[in-house]
Amino acid sequence: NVHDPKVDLTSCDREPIHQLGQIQPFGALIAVTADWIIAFQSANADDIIDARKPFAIGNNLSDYLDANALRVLRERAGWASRSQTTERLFGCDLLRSGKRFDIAIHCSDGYTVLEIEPGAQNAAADHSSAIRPMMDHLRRCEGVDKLCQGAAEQLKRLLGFDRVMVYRFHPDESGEVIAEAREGHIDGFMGLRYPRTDIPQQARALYLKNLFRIISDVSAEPVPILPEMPLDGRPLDLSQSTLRAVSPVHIEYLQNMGVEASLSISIVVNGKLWGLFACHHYSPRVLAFPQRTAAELFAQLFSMQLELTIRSAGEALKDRSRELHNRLMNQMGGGDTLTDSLDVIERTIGDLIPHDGLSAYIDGTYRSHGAAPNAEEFEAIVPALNTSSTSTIVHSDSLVGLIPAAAAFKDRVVGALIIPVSRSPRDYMVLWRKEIERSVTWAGNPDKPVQPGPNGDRLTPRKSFEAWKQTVSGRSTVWSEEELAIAEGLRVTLLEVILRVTDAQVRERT
Ligand code: BLA
Repeated sequence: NVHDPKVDLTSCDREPIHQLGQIQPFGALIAVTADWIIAFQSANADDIIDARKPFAIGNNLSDYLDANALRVLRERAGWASRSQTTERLFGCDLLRSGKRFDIAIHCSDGYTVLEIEPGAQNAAADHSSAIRPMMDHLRRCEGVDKLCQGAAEQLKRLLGFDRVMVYRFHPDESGEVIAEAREGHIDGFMGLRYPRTDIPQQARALYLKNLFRIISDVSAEPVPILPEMPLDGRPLDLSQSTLRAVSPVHIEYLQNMGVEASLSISIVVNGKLWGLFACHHYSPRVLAFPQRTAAELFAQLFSMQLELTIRSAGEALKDRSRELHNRLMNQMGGGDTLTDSLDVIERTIGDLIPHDGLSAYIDGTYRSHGAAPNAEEFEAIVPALNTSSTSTIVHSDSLVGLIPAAAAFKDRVVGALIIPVSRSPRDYMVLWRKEIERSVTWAGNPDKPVQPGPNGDRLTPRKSFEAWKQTVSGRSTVWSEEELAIAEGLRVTLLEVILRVTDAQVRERT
C-alpha cells in the first residue's frame, strides 16, 4: 500500500517516494485538469489560500481566482508543459486581495500542478544579486577540493543554515563529506563516510530529475493530498514537486541526527549525480521561495564550474600519461628492458594512479615495490591470471573475490589492477592497493545515547557509519574509470614497446 507511511528498511529501494500522497505544510497544492477542473487539492488549501469559498474537487479553479492572475497562471502552465520544466511566479496577487503568493507550476501526468506558498508581502529581497559575487569567489578556488569548500562557505552565507556540506559519491555509491561550513558549536562531519543505502536508488534517480529538496520542519505533520484514492487508482506523481513530503524513513534518520530542517541540492556532472549539497539546521527553517531559487541557481553554476575543473584535471592527467608513454618509448627503444624501466614506471604511474605497491612479472622473473605479495604468493595467482584475456586489464577492489589464492597476502594488499603485457610467456604489471584505511574516525560524540525510533537504531549516523565500514571491510578504494583508462593506455604502450624490442631482436638474428 503506497499510502502506508511505515516502510520496512529492507524495502527502501522500492518505497515510491514520489507518490506518498502528502506534502509538507508550508504551502498548498492544487492540481487541475486541462480545462482547469480541480482534480487534487491538499487538505490545507483553504488554510493557506483562504479564497471566498472553500476549494472543492470537481470545481473549476477559475471560479476562485482573480481573472488576471488566472491568465498569467495559464500562460505559465503552457510554458511549463512545453519545456517540461517548473515555472515560478513570485508575489502573485491570486485573489486580488492584496495578499501575495509565491507559486511553482509544473505538469505531471497531464495535470497542471500549482504549489502555492504565502509570499513576502513587501518587495521580495533580491537574492539573485548575491550569486555573482559568490561565483567570483569560486573562480579563485583551484582544484576540486577547494572549489567545494568555497561553495559550501558561500552557500552557508546565502542560506544561513547551521551546517552546509558537500557530500560526494564514490564509484560504489557510498558517500563522503568532502567540504563543510558550519557553526562553531556543532560537531564536524568532514571526512565521514556513509554507505550507499543511506540514499536509496529511486531517491538518486529522482534527485537527477528534481535538483532541489527542502524539508522545512522535520517534525511537522504532513498534509494529505485529496482524494487519497483517485478514480484511476493512481496517486499524483510528485517527482517535480517542491512541497513533496519526505519519506518517513529519512525523516527518522534526520530526527536521529537531531536535525530539524534540511535542504539538499543535487550536484550533477556530465549528466550524473556527482554529489549533493546537504544542509542541516537545528531548528525548523522555511526559506522564502526566491531565496531557494537563488540557491538552486548557484548550485547549477557551481556544477558547471566543477565540471570544468574536473575536465581540466582530466586533461592534465592525460598529458602526464602521454609523457609517460613517450618516456617509456624513448627509454626502451634505447634497449632498456621492461624490468629496467620499472623504476620510471613506478615513479610516473604513482602520480597518475594512486597505489600502495607495484609488481612486475617478466620472463618468469618477479620484482616488486612497496606493499605487494612476495614472489611465491604471486606465482600462486599466475595460473588464475593466465585464464583471463590477454587484451584486457583485470581490476578488483577485492582480488580474493576473483582469485582465492590472493587470500595469502590480504593482510598487505587487497585491491589489484592487473595489466597483461605480452602474450607468451605471459608477463604482467600489477598495481596494488591496501584495504581502505580504518583510520576514518567518527567525528560526532560516540557516547551520546541513541534513542531508537520505530525502525530501530539503524537510522542513526553512527550505525550508518558502521554499515559503511562493513561494506568496505576487505576492500580497497575502487579503481576509477579515469584510472582504468590510464592503465589501458599503459597496456598499449607496453605492448608497443615490447613489439619493438622483439622486432629489433628478430632483425638482429636475421
Ligand atoms: C534521502 N539520505 C537522503 C538524503 C540525504 C541522505 C542527504 C537526501 C534528502 C535530504 O535532503 O535530506 C543521507 N544526509 C545523508 C547522509 C548525511 C546527511 C549520509 O546529512 C551525512 C552527513 N536512509 C537510510 C536508510 C534508508 C534511508 C538505511 O539511512 C533506507 C533503507 C532512506 N534516505 C532514505 C530515503 C531518502 C533518503 C527513502 C529519500 C527522501 C526523500 O527524498 O523523500
